[in-house]
Amino acid sequence: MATPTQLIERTFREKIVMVGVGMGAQTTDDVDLSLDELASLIDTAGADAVARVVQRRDAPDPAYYVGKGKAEELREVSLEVDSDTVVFDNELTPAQQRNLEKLLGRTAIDRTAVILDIFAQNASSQEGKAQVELALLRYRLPRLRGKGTQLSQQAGGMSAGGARIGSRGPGETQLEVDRRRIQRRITRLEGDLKEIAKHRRTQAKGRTRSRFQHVAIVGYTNAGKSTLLNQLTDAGVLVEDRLFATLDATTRRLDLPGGERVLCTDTVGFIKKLPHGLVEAFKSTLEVVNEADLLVHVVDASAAEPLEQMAAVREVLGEIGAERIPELLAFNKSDRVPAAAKQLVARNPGSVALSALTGAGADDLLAAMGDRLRALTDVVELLVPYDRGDLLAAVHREGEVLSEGHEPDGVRVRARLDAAGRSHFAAVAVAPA
Ligand SMILES: Nc1nc2c(ncn2[C@@H]2O[C@H](COP(=O)(O)OP(=O)(O)OP(=O)(O)O)[C@@H](O)[C@H]2O)c(=O)[nH]1
Ligand SMILES: [Mg+2]
Repeated sequence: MATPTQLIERTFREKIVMVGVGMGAQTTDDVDLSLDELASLIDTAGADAVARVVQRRDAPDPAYYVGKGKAEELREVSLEVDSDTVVFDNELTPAQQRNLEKLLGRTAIDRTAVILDIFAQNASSQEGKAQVELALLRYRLPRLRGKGTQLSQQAGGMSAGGARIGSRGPGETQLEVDRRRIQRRITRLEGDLKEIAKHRRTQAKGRTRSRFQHVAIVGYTNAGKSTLLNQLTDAGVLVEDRLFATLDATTRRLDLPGGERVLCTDTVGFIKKLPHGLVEAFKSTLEVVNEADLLVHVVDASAAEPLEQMAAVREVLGEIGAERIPELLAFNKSDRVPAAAKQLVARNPGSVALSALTGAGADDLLAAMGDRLRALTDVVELLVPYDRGDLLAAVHREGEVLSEGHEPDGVRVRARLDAAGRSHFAAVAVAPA
């Protein structure tokens, strides 16, 4: 039984004032939409955005990010709405954060800290926890205060889970440690993650040998990636109307209408201004995206700005070097916005519309996946000598054998092979008879 105090603690939600700055070509609408998203990030983290303060600037102020006058207004607003924390939509330098906290007399954090907080709350696997902790420590190291023993956001205040937004970690790890201990912990985590990645690569090699083509489901957070994997397979991945519900990759086998069997992976979602450190820390989870033959890019057609979300996803794909992988666009949630989904498909040749929730359009997606994957491979004809059973077995592993005929000099095989497979078997390739 929870005591009344515990209940109060659990239902207490921090009140947050958000700060948005419009720079360059950004319109007021852009700033507002970005703040809407920040509000849902704050909500997901377990707090409430109760006010927003906006400013236009050519460049961030080196001391306070916003101008000093605006910072003073921010203090007034915070007092008025009784908020102990302000969240900037843009990344603050450690110095700006320090100056702001001094001037405001309250905690100042940024969007990155909120995203890290959500990741910290959602991490469940050993690898996920290690990746989040690594990202958190790298973020916090330059923000250590005082004599290097106190972290900036440790002071006072309680919220659900007993910690302030932006100050939670994924495990039992004591963060009240000095720089050197944090640095040692970072080195240790990097080593652990390398080990996990190595292990995964060995497994992936086994999969390559199994000749299944690999499809990775990518997209903006909350676009419906996990819902899609569940719809197509019986994966049973957690689906939530919450940002960054999925942090770990889940892979399932999937049979396409053409009879091909592929592997399909659901993975972590992306977002605008995704902290680079987080992408870096999640490198090993994202490796599976990098090694896919095809990306199914799920886009929430009912979002306020689906095109901007697409661009943000492609930007992260570029960051991890996956922009070269063929992409199949899937405009999701068509049950909510049938007309908009149709229009998006019309404007993006080769894309499909679907509802991962109801399953409408899922067949179109599967057919398109099959078409795309087949287009990535070419049909070749091989004549494999009878004493090369090993080669014949390899063709079966690496490609899709369409026909086999016995001839005096060997087995004539017609097979679909990708570029790597075609070069492996170049020695036994023949011109079609
Ligand atoms: N109406 C409707 N809702 C959907 C559809 N697909 C997903 N949703 C809802 O959208 C929300 C997010 O779905 P998820 O599958 O968890 O999204 P995700 O892309 O895996 O999200 P993260 O893992 O958090 O990045 C859930 O509330 C789903 O029920 C759809 O086709 N139609
Ligand atoms: Mg998910």
